Amino acid sequence: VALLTAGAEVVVFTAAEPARAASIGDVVPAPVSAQPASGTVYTLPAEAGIFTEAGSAQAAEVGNLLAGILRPSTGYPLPVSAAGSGTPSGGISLLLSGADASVGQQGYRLDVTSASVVIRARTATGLFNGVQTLRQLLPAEVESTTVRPGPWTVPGGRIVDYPRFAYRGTMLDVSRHFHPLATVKRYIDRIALYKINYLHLHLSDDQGWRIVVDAWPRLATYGGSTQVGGGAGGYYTKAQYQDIVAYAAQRQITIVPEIDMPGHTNAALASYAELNCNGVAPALYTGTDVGFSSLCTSKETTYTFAQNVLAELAAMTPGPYLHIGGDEASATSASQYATFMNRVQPLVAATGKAVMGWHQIGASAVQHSPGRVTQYWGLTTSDSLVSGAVSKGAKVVMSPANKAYLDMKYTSATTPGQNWAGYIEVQTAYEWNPGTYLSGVPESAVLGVEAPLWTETVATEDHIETMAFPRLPAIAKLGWSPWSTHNWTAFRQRLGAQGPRWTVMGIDFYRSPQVPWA
Ligand code: TNX
Repeated sequence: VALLTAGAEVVVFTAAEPARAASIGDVVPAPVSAQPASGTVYTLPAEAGIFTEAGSAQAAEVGNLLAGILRPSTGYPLPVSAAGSGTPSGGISLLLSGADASVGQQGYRLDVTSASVVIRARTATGLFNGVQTLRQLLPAEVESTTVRPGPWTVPGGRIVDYPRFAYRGTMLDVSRHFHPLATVKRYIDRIALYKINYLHLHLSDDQGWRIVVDAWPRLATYGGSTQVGGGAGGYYTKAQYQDIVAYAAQRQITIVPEIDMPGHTNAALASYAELNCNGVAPALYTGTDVGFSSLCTSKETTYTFAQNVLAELAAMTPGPYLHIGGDEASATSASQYATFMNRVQPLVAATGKAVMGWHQIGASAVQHSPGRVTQYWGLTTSDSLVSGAVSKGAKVVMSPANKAYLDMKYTSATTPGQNWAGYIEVQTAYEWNPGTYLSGVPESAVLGVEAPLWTETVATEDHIETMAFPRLPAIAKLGWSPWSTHNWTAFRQRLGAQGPRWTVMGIDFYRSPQVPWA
């Protein structure tokens, strides 16, 4: 027997019954507003249809994704068709009209009565986000890939919901350990459920270069041929990268590709001798040190290289950002660093993209470039590189390492993981406010949050699952929900209710003792 509490309500169910939401507000991230209609329940009938805004191919695509989730577990046909005019009755409707203006570009309204489920939004993104809420309100077994008995109930009421921050991200380091296409796609499926809308791919580092660049083919074929520990490594072809971009876009997730420069470049330096100041290519590197490599900032070839790489990457990336790294460039002097960044940032702008970089790009000698985003990964709550960049107009993505780093161990007993930024149990990941965390950085300068998953120790998909769940949903909550909903006691309860869903989805999550798992 398990207990789910929602406000004053206490719902008891036995193990034989499917785990289900007790109330319409039982969603992660917590919605802006949820008004339960107590006693009202919608039960999906076998003959239900999914009706999407007439004339909108994007709304139909969201409807098809929803059907793709519901059909295997319910066994129902769930045809997707254009909604008629007039009041929706029966089935699930996804409409682009009638949403409150307050929901903005990413929000939605969800109405659940005993007769129907209606999601209204102003964009397909909003509809998609509403669908993620609906998934969580259905019993956990709805995520099953085989037919389950149901019943497929949704608690009644109304949600009006929209994000606090526009950017809610996670990063996957595919350089230290290469992670194949199928793993990246499954990660995308899982993060979408928590309304994560950016996936940052760390595509290059000392240990491996993971994306084909036609002008510099040895980057992938040689620079991608190993990884931490000496394994085979790997890389994405352009077609595979574009497949990831498209798969993510369908799930309303934007890819942010990172080429880390001028440090973290041993794989490139090993692939092309001419990128080294001494003209000698170093050996490939399979250890875990940082800060020892640098592109040769005084060679013209370096800038041809950067231009070629960034232009080829931009051509396959519809998203607004190219991330150029810029962290831990300890083998580059401060003046070489500024010279390099002041030449490379305009190369990004020339592709039509905005610069994103780790917060070291906020060095005062590095010029501001329009739309620049700096990603904070420090351990303190005051940082002059960040506040300096903000004073010039930069926006900030918050990834404080001692809160948001998914490669940190939960406790000393966690494997895999590191601990240089400390241990990060779920409550630690949850207890900080991205809008007020850094002095000199007002909430208006905070674009959002990102939880990076570095992979020196994270070698398998199981490792990814254990490190990201349940901390990533905590970070997603900070990025989406209004601060007024911040409450650890309520959150741990909501998080615990996600456990059965993760089990059905095959996610090998960390059963933190801080969370009352359902
Ligand atoms: C620091 S955070 C790094 C990475 C490592 C990570 C391991 C940052 C911008 N640089 O190179 O992978 O620590 O936790």
